[in-house]
Amino acid sequence: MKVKDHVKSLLPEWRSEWRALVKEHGDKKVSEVNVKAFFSGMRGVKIVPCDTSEVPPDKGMTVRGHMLKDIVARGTTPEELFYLMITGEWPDEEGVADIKAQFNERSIVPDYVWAVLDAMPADAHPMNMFSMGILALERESVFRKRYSEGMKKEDYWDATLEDGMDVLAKLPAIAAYIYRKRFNKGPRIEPDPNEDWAGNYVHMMGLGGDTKTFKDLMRMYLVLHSDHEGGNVSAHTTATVSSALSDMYYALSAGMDGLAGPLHGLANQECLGWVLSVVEKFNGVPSKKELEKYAWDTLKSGKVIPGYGHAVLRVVDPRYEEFLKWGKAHIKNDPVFDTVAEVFEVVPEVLRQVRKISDPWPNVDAGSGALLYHFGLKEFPYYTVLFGVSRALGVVSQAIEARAKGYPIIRPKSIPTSKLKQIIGL
Ligand code: CMX
Repeated sequence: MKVKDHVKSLLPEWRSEWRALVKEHGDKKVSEVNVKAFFSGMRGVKIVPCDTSEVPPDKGMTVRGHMLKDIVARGTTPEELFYLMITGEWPDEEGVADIKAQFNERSIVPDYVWAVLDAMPADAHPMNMFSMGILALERESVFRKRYSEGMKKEDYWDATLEDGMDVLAKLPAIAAYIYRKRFNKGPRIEPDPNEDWAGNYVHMMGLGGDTKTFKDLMRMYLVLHSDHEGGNVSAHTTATVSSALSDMYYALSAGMDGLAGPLHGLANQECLGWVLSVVEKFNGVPSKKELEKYAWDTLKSGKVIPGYGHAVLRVVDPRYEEFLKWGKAHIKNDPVFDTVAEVFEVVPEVLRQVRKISDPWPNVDAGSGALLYHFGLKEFPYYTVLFGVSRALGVVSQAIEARAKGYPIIRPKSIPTSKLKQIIGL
């Protein structure tokens, strides 16, 4: 079934379910906020619904109930995953063909977007360019146009889906051009209508070498980074901005600005930088003792070890496990990848000794960079853009579902510290 028809068929249940829950169970508690959570960025407080994916701390991400290892094992493509995230079901043949055709038909980027990117300084950060490219595209918003013409609330989902499909279709071209322009790789490469979403992205980047294997890696990469429930910075920001009925371009651009932070998506750039500094210092893969000391030196200098720790997870991130498995199967004798594998053997034990650290295990950012580096994608300030192209699949799906269900504006409450003191009797 085509994705739009599928969502349409789900609307009655989606719209009635949460309203019935509020009506019949509105005063039951879902979560409590203690003083620690209040001052810890709401850590652990369950405040918003998100059905596309879930991150149980002891398991890692599941998408609509499917374990990540099963999703990877069945060779899921980004197109299939997008359909699954929006509708909750795997697409049939017609569903896959629909997403592929729509991504193809909608992939042409208007010239003014290239002009905006061309006007940016030569040393602009690739994530700044990515966010700017998405924001420039806002002129195309179907939602904003229809809203100004008096669109009914029950049709918001349709305009959001249109904007979502439009922007996703164009992201590979925008992201690939940023790579070529920012790192002097030559002129823009036109999309190839015979390629899928991930394949086209690699094609337009114009990398040499074994692009067939790299396209396979990118299919997995774009699946693994796509979503991580609704509370992380990029997802929560996108959802909040979208809940104000700002269209998908505003919302996605804002979400990508959050992804650009070193405690979130920028960590994969930072992580490879850290691994390369290890390889450079020790002129190859260090011994375990040398690595242990290097990790302690990093911590003692007041820095974090990027790629390790997580706000929710308390086990090895299954996304990292998939990257490590893939690397072990495809990469031999590469000091950068071998160092990543060794860091996994040494660093968790070091972090475990720092009492304040809740999670000593690697997250998604600890392994992906070394694989990209191996395939000649060495410009690591670019890595968060790859993450962003993938994360867009999840946050766009979440926004479509929220508008389809008719969720209201997200507006939690803040209070001054003096008021908090009163509440707790000080
Ligand atoms: N290295 C050093 N210190 C770390 C650490 C790490 N890898 N992970 C956590 N800590 C520190 C925190 O900085 C914090 O210190 P302060 O109390 O002095 O501020 C303390 O341990 C407690 O933090 P926590 O409860 O374990 O973790 P948080 O939920 O606060 O933060 C995260 C989670 C990811 C920001 C943190 O683990 C971190 O900074 N990791 C390194 C950066 C990284 O890999 N980020 C990517 C996460 C995945 C993603 O979103 O893309």
